[in-house]
This record gives sequence, C-alpha cells and structure tokens, in this order.
Amino acid sequence: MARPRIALIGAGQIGGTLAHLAALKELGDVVLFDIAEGTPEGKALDIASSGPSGKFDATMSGTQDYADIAGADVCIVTAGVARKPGMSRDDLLGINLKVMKSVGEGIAKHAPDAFVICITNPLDAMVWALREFSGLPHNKVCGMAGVLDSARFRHFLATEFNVSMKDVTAFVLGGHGDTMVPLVRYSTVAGIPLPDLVKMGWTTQDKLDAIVQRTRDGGAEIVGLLKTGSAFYAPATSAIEMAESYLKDQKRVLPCAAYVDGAYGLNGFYVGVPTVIGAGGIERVVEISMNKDEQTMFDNSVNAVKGLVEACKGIDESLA
Ligand code: A3D
Repeated sequence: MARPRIALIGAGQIGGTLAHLAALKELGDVVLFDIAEGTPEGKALDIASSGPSGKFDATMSGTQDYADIAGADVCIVTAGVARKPGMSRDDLLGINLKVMKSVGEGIAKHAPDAFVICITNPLDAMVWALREFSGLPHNKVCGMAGVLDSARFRHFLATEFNVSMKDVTAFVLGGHGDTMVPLVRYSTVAGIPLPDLVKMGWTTQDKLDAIVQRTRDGGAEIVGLLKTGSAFYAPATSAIEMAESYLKDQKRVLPCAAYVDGAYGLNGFYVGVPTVIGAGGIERVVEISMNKDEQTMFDNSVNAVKGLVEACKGIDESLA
C-alpha cells in the first residue's frame, strides 16, 4: 500500500518541525509548501538527509506550487504570520485571513479529500474561515489548540506534583485565547480529580489557580522569551498527535477546534471541545456537562470567538 501523503502548508518554524516529526514517526511522505522560495526546498532536503541516521523512510519535497499537494491525505496549515512580543493572537487576524483564502482555495482544488488541521492564529476564527474558503466538509476541517493548551496544563501539573506527565490528564476548552477554559474538575492524576488532590494536600488552591493562569498565558510566556516568534515544538507535536489519530484511525479523544452544531447550545460554530478523531475525521463532538462557573467561562470564550468571526466577515465580504 502506498504511503500516506502529508502536505504542510507553511514551512516556517512549526512547518519544519511538523515535517521532521512526521518523518521520524514514518507517518507518510511529506510535501512542504511555502511562498518563501527556497525555504520549503531547503528544509525538505535537510530533513531528508537526516533519514539515514534518523532511520526513517519518507520522501520530502518542497514547493511553491499547490499542484504538488495533489492527493494529500492530511494538510496541516501554518501559513501566515506569528506573534511577536506585545502582540495578541487577534492582532494577526487581517493578514492571516488573506492567507487562509489562498490556502483554502489551493486545498479545495488539489487536495479536497484531505483531513485539514489548521494551526494559524487567531486559531478559532482562522479555522472557520479556512473551512468557508475551502468548502470542505466540516468534519474534515479542524483546528489544533486544545491538545497544546491541555499539554501545557499537564506539564505544569506534573511538575507541581512531581509525577509522570503520562499520568496527568487535563481538559482545556473554549477558544484558543486569553479566555480559554482549563477545566479543573475534569483534570486528573491517574483518575483522581484535581479538587480531590487539593483536599489530599498535594497542592493548594492558590497554586492550582496560578497553574491555570500560567496555562492561559503559556503561549505569551514563550513569545516573551523567544522575542522573534512563538512556540513551535509543542504546537507541532500536538498537531502530529491529531494527524496520527486520523491516519491510523486511532479514535483518540482529543480536544480541538471543531465545528459544533447542536451540542453546547451552539449552532454551526468552531470552538475548542473534546472530539473523537478517526478515519472519518472529527467523528464525534463530546458534550460534557459544566457547572455554572465553567459555563460562564465557556460562554465568555465563545463570545470572544464570535467577535473574531464577525471581524472576518467585515474584512472579507465573501464570508458575510
Ligand atoms: P513562521 O515561522 O513565521 O512560519 C509561517 C510560514 O508561513 C512562513 O514560512 C511564511 O513564509 C509562510 N507563509 C506566509 N504567507 C503564506 C502563504 N500565503 N502561503 C503559504 N505560506 C505562507 O510561523 P510559525 O510556524 O511559528 O507559526 C505559524 C502560525 O501558527 C502563526 O500564525 C502562529 O501564530 C500560529 N501558532 C498557533 C498556535 C496554536 O496553538 C493554535 C501555536 C503557535 C503558533
């Protein structure tokens, strides 16, 4: 059977890392697309040359021509610009919306059967716009944010408790922005919910609150340290986890920006929710029950995303 084809639209920091991880995991043959001439070709050659030592079989190519992504099984989109210190994700909206238009049209024409994972920020609005521009089925277009935000939360919790990250599960819902909702009640160490761990004296409520806030600010903390761009190792690893679940029909339960129509009281809207990802794309949206405070935070986050979607419609009238 032929190897799957993975198209990476955007060959910058995340795109290059995605290509390397896809190769190391032998997920398939990779084509890197970027408008910056030489960048995708150079990264493809560099990563391909690591094959003998990295011990993987995968072809790598770079291109400026959408025709070369033909037949891709998965497209991961990072094209656009990233944050610099002092910028919010929302500051990227105008520039990245135009990029989503060309990317959406390119995918629609050359890889209409692909499972598409958007990473470009502001994530929830960009994945919505990308779906609109591409016209692909809603279950085949999603956004990566929840896996990353949950991974940050899990990392901070595992460090606080001095336990393996593998035994910490965590949920982060809502939009990928300052209003994201880390759900403490649904986060556990080996099945023990965080509120119980506070009662057991493993941590204090104040420390837990600080971890929740650090999770919300996790992206900005890294932007502040790097100064020239934003996080890329963890975002790439998170998107690869989603792509692998699709390609291998793993049916992982992963939080991601998915099209929600009916659940959570939403009618046709992209926002971060738990999903099941398998060969059918987003096969299921998992609706969890929230208490009053969680619901208020979630509503707040949804409203922030709605504002961004309205802003997109104001910029590009074909979206209105
Ligand atoms: P960067 O290293 O700048 O790479 C972006 C690439 O996109 C560059 O190589 C550009 O040449 C290319 N590009 C620009 N316009 C186009 C176009 N029209 N067509 C094709 N390629 C184009 O950024 P990065 O890889 O660090 O980040 C990429 C995006 O991911 C940014 O929007 C970030 O804000 C976003 N991001 C999202 C998360 C989430 O958790 C959702 C996390 C980190 C970064």
